[in-house]
Parts: sequence; C-alpha cells; structure tokens
Amino acid sequence: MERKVARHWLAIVLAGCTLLWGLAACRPGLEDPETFSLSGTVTDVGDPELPGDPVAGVTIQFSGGFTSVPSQADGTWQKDGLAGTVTVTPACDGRTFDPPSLECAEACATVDFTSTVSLPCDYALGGQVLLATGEPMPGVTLSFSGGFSSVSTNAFGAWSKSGLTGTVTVTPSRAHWSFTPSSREFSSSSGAGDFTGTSDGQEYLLSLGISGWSTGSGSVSANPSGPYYAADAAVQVSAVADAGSLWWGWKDESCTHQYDRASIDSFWSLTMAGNKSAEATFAVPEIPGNSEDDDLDGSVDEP
Ligand SMILES: [Ca+2]
Ligand SMILES: [Ca+2]
Repeated sequence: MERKVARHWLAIVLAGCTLLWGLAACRPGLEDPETFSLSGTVTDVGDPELPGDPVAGVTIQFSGGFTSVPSQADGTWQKDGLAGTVTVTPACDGRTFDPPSLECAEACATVDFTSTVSLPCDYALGGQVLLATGEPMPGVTLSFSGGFSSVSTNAFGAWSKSGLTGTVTVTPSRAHWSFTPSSREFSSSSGAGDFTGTSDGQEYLLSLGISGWSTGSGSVSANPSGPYYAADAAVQVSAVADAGSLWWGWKDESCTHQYDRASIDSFWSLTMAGNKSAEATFAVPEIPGNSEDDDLDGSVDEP
C-alpha cells in the first residue's frame, strides 16, 4: 500500500516536471543562467569611528536599460534580473557618492556606496488638477507608488507631497472622472504634477467665483453645496454683496456676459448638464471725478 502511494507521488512529480519543463523549473542548471542580483547599502560619512547613517531615497541606476531602484529607509537596495556587465550609479540631487559608479558583473554581489553629504535624500512634488477650460478641480485624490500615502487637491485644485524617494508614479483619481495624462512619473522635484480632468457624463463640477470686472466685493454660494453634482442636478447659486457694494450680474458659463440687472436675479438656478461656472460681478456706487465707471452702468461720472 505504501509502495503504491509512493508510486502515485512519483507519477505526480514526474507529471508536474513535464508540465513545468517550459518554465525551466525542473531543468537543473538551466534556469536563467544569464541573470544575477546585486544589492548594497548607501550610508553617509559620519564619525569615522562609527558606521554611517543609512541614506534613503537614493536612486540606484543601472546601465543596459534596467529600471532603477531606490534605497530603502535602512539604506539598503536590491536589484534582481540583471544581465551582462552593468554599471551601477547612485543618484540624488545635491549629493556625490564614493564610488561615483561601479561596473559590475555577477561576481560583485554587494555594492556599497557612501555619500559625502549628510542630508535626507528625498523630494517634494506639487501640481494642479484643472478642467480643460482652466477651472480648478478640488477633491481629486493623488496616489503615489512606493507606499506613500495619498493627498487631495484643495479649493484651487492644487496638491503637494513631501518625503518622496526613488521613482514615484503619481496617479490622480476621482469617481466619474478621467485624467490626462493618466499618471506621471517622477524621480526628483523637477517638473509639475499637473493633470486635466474629464467627466464621464455622470458628475459635473460647478466653479463659483467673482468676475474680474467687479469694482465691488461680495460672496457667492451654491445650494445644495458642491462643487460636484450628479448630472442634471438642480442648483441655485446666490450672490451676496458686501456692505458698500452692489450685486451687478452673472457671467454665464458660455462666457457671454449677462449684466442686465432687470432680467436676472442675484439667485441663479442652474441645471448641471455639464461643467458650469458661475461668476458674480459686484459694483460700487458711482464715484464722481475719477473718470471710472464705478457702478458699471456704461457711463462715467454721471451725477
Ligand atoms: Ca466714477
Ligand atoms: Ca457709471
């Protein structure tokens, strides 16, 4: 009985080896004979009597088209799947390394670099997420590869993130929106993380603002509050002038200017059939003698 079980197992192992033959798993001596791994540690120059401190976020580059890897929090790095003779070069803005680079084949398994500057080797990024028409997109999530926590855009569509190391892919996301480009890759602070958002037609953005034509001041709000709404939602925007100012009119979403106070109200009912922009204009009473049309009625300095 035991012998029969053993024969069964032998048959299963042989069948498995046959199946895996193409994957080289059962061919001793033939699995990826041309590739090798390298690893090492990056430290800074500390007290000569003591070991140096680890340096995180150094980009370890490899010649031959192999992708780079970052040094980790403990200064270590590892790279598998290398082939041929590879030049290994550590890189980080503002730092020099000893050795500056090293040519390695399979024989040199460990490559340690020492930095001459004792500074953190990380970087910060920032950017803006906008509609194609230029309005800022708040509440867009920016995700980062490498385990870094995500951030969101503020009311100006702006985001920032510090403490990044190595090569990081930044990806914007928000349900019902796509972004161009879909992601951006960074390995230093150079370049802006700007993206353009496009709705899938199920959610739209209402951008509130105050027109640059205003000579007065006030505030603009929406009910229900946004700035994102389901498609075809009904929204009422309202303009409230500050003391000493007067509400004058709305600049509508098609950029024609509606400054006819007789025909429109300081409450404006919108249907979110697309991205909308509601800009209010506020004026002050005419100020005589300054050659300006302060009350925006088209005539200057009337009594
Ligand atoms: Ca005037
Ligand atoms: Ca006037």
